[in-house]
Amino acid sequence: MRVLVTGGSGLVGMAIQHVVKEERGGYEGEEWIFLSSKDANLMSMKETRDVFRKHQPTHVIHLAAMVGGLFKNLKCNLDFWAAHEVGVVKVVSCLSTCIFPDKTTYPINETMIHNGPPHESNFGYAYAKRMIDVHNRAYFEQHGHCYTAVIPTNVFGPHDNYSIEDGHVLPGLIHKTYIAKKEGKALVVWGSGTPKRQFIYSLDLARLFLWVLREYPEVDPIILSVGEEDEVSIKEAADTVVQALDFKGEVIYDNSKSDGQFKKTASNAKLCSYLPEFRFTPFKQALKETCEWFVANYDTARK
Ligand code: GFB
Repeated sequence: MRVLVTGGSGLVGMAIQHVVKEERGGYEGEEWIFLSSKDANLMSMKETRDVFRKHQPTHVIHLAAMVGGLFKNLKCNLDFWAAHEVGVVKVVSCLSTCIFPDKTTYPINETMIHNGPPHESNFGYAYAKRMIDVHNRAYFEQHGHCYTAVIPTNVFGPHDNYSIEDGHVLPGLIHKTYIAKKEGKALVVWGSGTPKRQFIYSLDLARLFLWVLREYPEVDPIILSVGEEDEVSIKEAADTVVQALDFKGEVIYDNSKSDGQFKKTASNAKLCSYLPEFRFTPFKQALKETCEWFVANYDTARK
């Protein structure tokens, strides 16, 4: 089994590298190749073919994508349209809970992806990601391939993109809190703080990714999320960052900024039916580890 990981140097890719290293290079008979954008431009058919021919993977974890938070998505919806094919035994791609219909019943489950238009803030990203599910089904029907996808909720952890403008909420808040503390200023949280999110630690996600690659048998996607009871508001998330970084200053909510989707509560019932024993790292602990990583790696972190 030769596993090629696209987007191998990103948030999830680095977490998978970490877990594979913990396993001393993966299970016996596995070879792992982590690609970054420096190795090939996957938007070029030629470079994609060349890199696949060079490594001849039997399995692919497809993580490469243009990714950003709510505010980057609002800025560049058109740029997210991309989908491409690969000729290998198994592909695991990465979707996201923000691709589900905006108007829906809760909790969201795996059967609802195509039930209606996504939230308008990220329609470009959402339709491109939905097409991966269409691709997977078509590849199974026409060629019998087991190409599948996972659907994580909001991911965070070491090696994230900590850009304040374009990043996701947790890395953004961690960076902003770090600066507010250093400069003795207030922390400005965007929006009302009331929206809710289910956050998943990148190392938990990496462990689940390896299980999907090795054992999950379906073409239909699977939601990788903490339970509905572990959903937190943006305010609770901001408070946890403030606590983790021991920030004592003022916290202000800027209501002129968008709240995005109010919630996208996802069901992890399918995951629990496959892996009833799996335990997620508690949110506080995972966020504490992430903040410590950011402080220790401030100079080199992506931001
Ligand atoms: O992670 P995020 O940017 O994206 O979170 P989504 C946005 C929520 O956090 C909104 C609030 O309610 C914002 O008002 N927020 C507060 C902040 N302070 C900040 C801040 O400093 N930075 C940011 N970014 N938000 C994502 C998609 O949507 O869903 C992703 O954009 C991904 O691509 C993910 O698919 C699952 O959670 O709204």
